[in-house]
Amino acid sequence: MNINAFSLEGKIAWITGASYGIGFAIAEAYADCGATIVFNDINQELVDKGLAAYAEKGIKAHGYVCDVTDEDAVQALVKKVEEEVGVIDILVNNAGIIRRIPMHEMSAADFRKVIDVDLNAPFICAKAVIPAMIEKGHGKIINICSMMSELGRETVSAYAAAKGGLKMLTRNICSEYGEKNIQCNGIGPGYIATPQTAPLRERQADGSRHPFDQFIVSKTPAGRWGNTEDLQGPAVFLASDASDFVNGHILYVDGGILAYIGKQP
Ligand code: NAP
Ligand code: GCO
Repeated sequence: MNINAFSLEGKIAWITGASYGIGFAIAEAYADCGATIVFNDINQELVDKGLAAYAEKGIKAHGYVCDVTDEDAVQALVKKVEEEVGVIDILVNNAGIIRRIPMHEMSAADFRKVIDVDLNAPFICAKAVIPAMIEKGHGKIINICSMMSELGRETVSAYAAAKGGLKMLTRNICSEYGEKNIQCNGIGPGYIATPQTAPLRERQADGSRHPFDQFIVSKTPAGRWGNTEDLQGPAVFLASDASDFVNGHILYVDGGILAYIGKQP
C-alpha cells in the first residue's frame, strides 16, 4: 500500500464556514497533510478570527468573506480563488445552522433559512466548483451531513429535512459526475462538542449535567460526545486519492449511535 495515497500535497481545499468548529479542525488536518487552505465565513470578524487561529497553528490560510447562500457571491469567490490561489481540488460544504423550535411554532421564514444554508448552499458551492474540476479531470466534494440525515427528533424539523436532502444531493452529485472522476461523499458527525451544540451541554442551575447531555452519552456506544479531532481522519480519507473508488457514501462518525438501539432498562 502506498501511504502517499493519503497525502494532500499540492491540493487546494476550500472549506466553507471554517473559522472555528468542525470546519476549522478539518482544514487543520488538510494543512497537516499538505493542502493549501481556503476558507470563507459570513463576516470579516469571523474571517479575521479564523486567520488568527490558523496562523497560531502555523497554517497560512486564505480567508474570504462570503455568504454561501448568495450564488453571485459564491461564483465571484471561486473566480477570485482561481486567480489568487488556483483551481479548487477539494470542497467541503461545512457551513451550517440549526434552529431548535417545535415545528408547530416554527415560522416558514426560519424553516426556509435553515434549508437555504444547509441544503441550497451546498448545491450553490458544488455547482461553482464542478466545471473547473471537470476540466482538471478530478475533484472531491465532501458534504457535512448529520445524524439527522437518518433520524428525526423533536424541534429540528428544518435541520433534519435539510440534512436528509444533503444526503441525497451527495448521491446525486456522485451519480451525475462520477464518470468525470469527481467523488462526492458525506460525513455524518454524531454529537460533537462545538459552539453549535453548546446549548445542549449547558450545566443546570444546580450544577448537574444537562439532561440532553446525559441522553447523548447513554445513546452513544463510545460513551462520550465526539470532538472535532474525531472527524479529521475520515475527512482526510475522503479528500485523498485513497478514496478514489468511494463515491456517494455517507461516512457516519458517531461513536456508534446509528448502530445502537439504546441501553436496556
Ligand atoms: P458552527 O460551530 O456553528 O460552525 C458553522 C460555521 O458556518 C460558522 O462559522 C458559521 O458562522 C458559518 N456559517 C453559517 N451560515 C453561513 C453562511 N450563510 N455563509 C457562510 N458561513 C456560514 O457549527 P459546527 O458545529 O462546527 O458544524 C459545522 C457543520 O457540521 C454544520 O454543517 C453542522 O450542521 C454540522 N454538524 C455539526 C454537528 C455537531 O454536533 N456540532 C453534528 C453533525 C453535523 P456563524 O458563527 O456566524 O453562524
Ligand atoms: C440537535 C443537534 C444535532 C447535531 C448533529 C447531529 O439539536 O439534535 O444539534 O442536530 O448538531 O447534527 O449529528
